[in-house]
Amino acid sequence: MAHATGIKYLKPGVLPHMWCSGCGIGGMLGALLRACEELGYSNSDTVVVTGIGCTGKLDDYLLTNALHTTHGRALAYATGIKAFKPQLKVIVIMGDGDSVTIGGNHFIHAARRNIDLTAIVLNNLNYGMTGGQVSGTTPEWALTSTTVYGNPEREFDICALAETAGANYVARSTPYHGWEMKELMKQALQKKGFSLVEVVSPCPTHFGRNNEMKETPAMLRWLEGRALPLERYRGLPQAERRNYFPVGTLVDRDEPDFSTRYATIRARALQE
Ligand SMILES: Cc1ncc(C[n+]2csc(CCOP(=O)(O)OP(=O)(O)O)c2C)c(N)n1
Repeated sequence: MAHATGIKYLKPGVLPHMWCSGCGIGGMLGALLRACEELGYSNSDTVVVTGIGCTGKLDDYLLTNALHTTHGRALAYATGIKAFKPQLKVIVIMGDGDSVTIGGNHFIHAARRNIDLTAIVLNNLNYGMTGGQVSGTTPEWALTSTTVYGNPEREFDICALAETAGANYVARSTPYHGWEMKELMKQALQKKGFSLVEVVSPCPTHFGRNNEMKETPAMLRWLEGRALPLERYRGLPQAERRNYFPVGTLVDRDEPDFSTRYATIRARALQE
């Protein structure tokens, strides 16, 4: 079988794309589209929902059904789509600002409801599009354009948040792990219920410049050094864990999703 390229989902003539050199969004898009092709998805039964930001621009490139929504609200729109047409495959693509900073409440409740959709979060550790401001996932040790002397806040662990709120599938990857990223996306897309793939990919233009990884090789080396398979991460003493993060599948369970629960209640109500 020929290798999947995912090109059939791209609008003709859209390349080269708008993202900066060294940015992981293009690689994430490539992994996602290859995953969709390997799973045999068609443009007409797939909806890609985005918010606002560099990551939110992604739907501009796609021939699939697409909805470009407001900042932080992509999951709310996606919930509406899924509730109205549960047969559609809904993929929500967000930045860390979109998903867990301005959009944190929607994220918690989409995971809690276990809405059957796949959320892909490109965590570039800052607000990329607006100039590298601090976001809810900026690490405590990092500098940004609005925290030039240091970050007084602690960061969210997006995967831990999704797990605690009730997601059925949670995984983390990085641009250093391109092939594995595609495989994790395939698992997420096939999972019924709320699934999440977080892609940790520091913004080269802002975060990288402020934190000594402006060039792509430096960023990849940083990711290589910090991303650990879950078992190795769990084997670390607690005090050391803060210097690393686990990658791969972190949660995989099969709690009933919102649409299934809703259909059961509706059937019961119709009988009365
Ligand atoms: C309600 C609202 N608040 C603020 C903005 C301004 N704004 C546009 S993009 C953005 C940051 C996006 O950051 P993130 O979601 O992390 O995506 P990235 O650009 O880093 O991919 C902000 C604050 C907006 N468009 N709408």
